Amino acid sequence: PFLINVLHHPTFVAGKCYTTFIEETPELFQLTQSQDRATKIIEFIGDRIVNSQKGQKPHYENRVLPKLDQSKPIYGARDEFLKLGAEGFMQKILKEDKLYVTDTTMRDAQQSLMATRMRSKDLCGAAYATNAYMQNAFSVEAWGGATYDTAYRFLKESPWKRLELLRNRMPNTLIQMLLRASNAVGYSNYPDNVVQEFIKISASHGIDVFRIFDSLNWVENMKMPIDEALKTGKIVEGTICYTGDITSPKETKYTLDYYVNMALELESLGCHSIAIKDMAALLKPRAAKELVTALKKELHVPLHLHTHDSTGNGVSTVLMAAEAGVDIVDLAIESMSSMTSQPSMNAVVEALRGSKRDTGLDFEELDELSRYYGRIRKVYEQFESDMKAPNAEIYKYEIPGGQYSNLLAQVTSMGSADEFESIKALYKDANDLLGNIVKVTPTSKAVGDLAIFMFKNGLTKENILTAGAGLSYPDSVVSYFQGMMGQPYGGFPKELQKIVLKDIEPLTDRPGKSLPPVDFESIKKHLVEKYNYGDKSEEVMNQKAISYALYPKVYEDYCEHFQMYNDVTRLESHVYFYGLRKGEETYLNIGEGKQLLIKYLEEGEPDENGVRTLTFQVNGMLRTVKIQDKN
Ligand code: 3PY
Ligand code: ZN
Repeated sequence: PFLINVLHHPTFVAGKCYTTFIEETPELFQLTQSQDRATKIIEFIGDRIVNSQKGQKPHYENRVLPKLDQSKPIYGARDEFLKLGAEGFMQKILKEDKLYVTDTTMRDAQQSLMATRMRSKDLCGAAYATNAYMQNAFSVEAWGGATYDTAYRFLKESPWKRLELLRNRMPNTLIQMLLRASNAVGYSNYPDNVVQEFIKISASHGIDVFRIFDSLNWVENMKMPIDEALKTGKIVEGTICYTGDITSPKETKYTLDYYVNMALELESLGCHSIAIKDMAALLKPRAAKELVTALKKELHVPLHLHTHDSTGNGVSTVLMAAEAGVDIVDLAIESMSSMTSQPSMNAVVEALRGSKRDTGLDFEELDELSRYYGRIRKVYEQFESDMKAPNAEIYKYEIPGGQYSNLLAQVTSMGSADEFESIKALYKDANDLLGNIVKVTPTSKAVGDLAIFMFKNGLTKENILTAGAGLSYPDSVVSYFQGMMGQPYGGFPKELQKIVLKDIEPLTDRPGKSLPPVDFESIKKHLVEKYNYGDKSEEVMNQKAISYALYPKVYEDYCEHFQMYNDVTRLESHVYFYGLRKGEETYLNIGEGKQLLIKYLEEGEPDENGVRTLTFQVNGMLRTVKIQDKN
């Protein structure tokens, strides 16, 4: 490229080329932007070829987009929401017989099945069809929860860009997000101004529905985020996390009254709807009927049920809830449903077809979406757990679906897979020791960490207060007892709290109240000085600053990756994860109308430093890149 730059330079062309021409003309050394981008992307693909295939079973699958008749007009829930406003729309739903559906495929389903690895490219592939086929649904949950962190961390893509892409492709659909109250989309409480800024930007960039929960069901910690979300004019769903078993005579803590009182408290804060969040699939069908019946009697806003299918009882739970009058239910497209994911939408929709609670969703259309996801799911196989059957033992251990496979992986990596049975029992004991708490991100991690800590240190429920006295406990357990996740219902077990905290004084108030506010201007200054951003508009810098405030290290790693390889989000997913096979071609749009046809030809032997030369053909021209073999 340098030689071509010389030959095309106007000074050279005009024949005015002196001996100092090269020194005095620095732009000769700047590769044109698109050449630069092409090189970076080939280096990225090369790195994946050399360093990611080994030991994995790559699955190559190009997307086959769902069929869609683009000429049909679409009128979805978002059109109605824009007409009636949050309260008007939700009150209209309350009066209808139809069972409304939230499609969780783009968020919780992929979070629960494949460790939140689904890339924006694949979500976007489903988006136009989802917008059309979900026009009779309530919403599409597509953002929040773990998706924010994992987008940056593992997929090297911006969650803000994802939201923008989905917003553009789903103009008639309510996009829903999961917000962990004062933990935002992170794992511990943030200063109030971070949570407030995050909610504001999320609303202005396309979130229509905020589902807000607290990992200890501590309403005090939910008030500020609820207030802030209400100010945006969007739909605000206050959430009660379900744990224990209301149908058990032994249940004295998380009783029907407990849930009804919490729901009424959330309603009184102005929430437009109330969600039951059954993150660990503990809500048995009969309990669902009882809980929904009780809540429907008391509430004046719609009731939304979220459950998982880990035990195999998920569809029954949803159907019993529908019979008891729940207004909205969370379901996943069939090929992305069941087990640790949500129950199957296709199954529930058919079960209710022709009944009073008919969802209005179409069989063929759901099938079309199911085929799309079914194909691309194979690319993500490496991220799936090998759970092959439902698991009713969840009722005994109360381990949330996502955590179950994580815990197993953790235990396996410790070389203690054979001890998984005893570690599950310790999880139950750890829960009791922490005060029998609600277990969901981030409190579930404290329970899991304590269980593993007990296992490693030979601690039991009986001996921990003596044998565990001099030990230093995992960060998450300290943070929990310190009150950094909020206050548990029924209070902290005092003796163990003292042992874990030693001299640290626990909080009794909201952590957000005492955490110093974050200075966004100095974050922006730091980022602009460090990274060569193309777009420095206020809007974009606000997004970058909030991402840094939430996840400084993860966000900076992403920025560094971007500088090194540029935008990798437009690659097909199998290319992103595994690179190309010899002779395989991929077509890539690198922006501004520039297309690349990249063909991978061959890989050379490593030199004495372990560097391999890879040969590609890019738009017909041979290109080589040197890649360090890290194996
Ligand atoms: C999350 O917080 O990401 C969850 O899905 C909790 O269930
Ligand atoms: Zn869930």
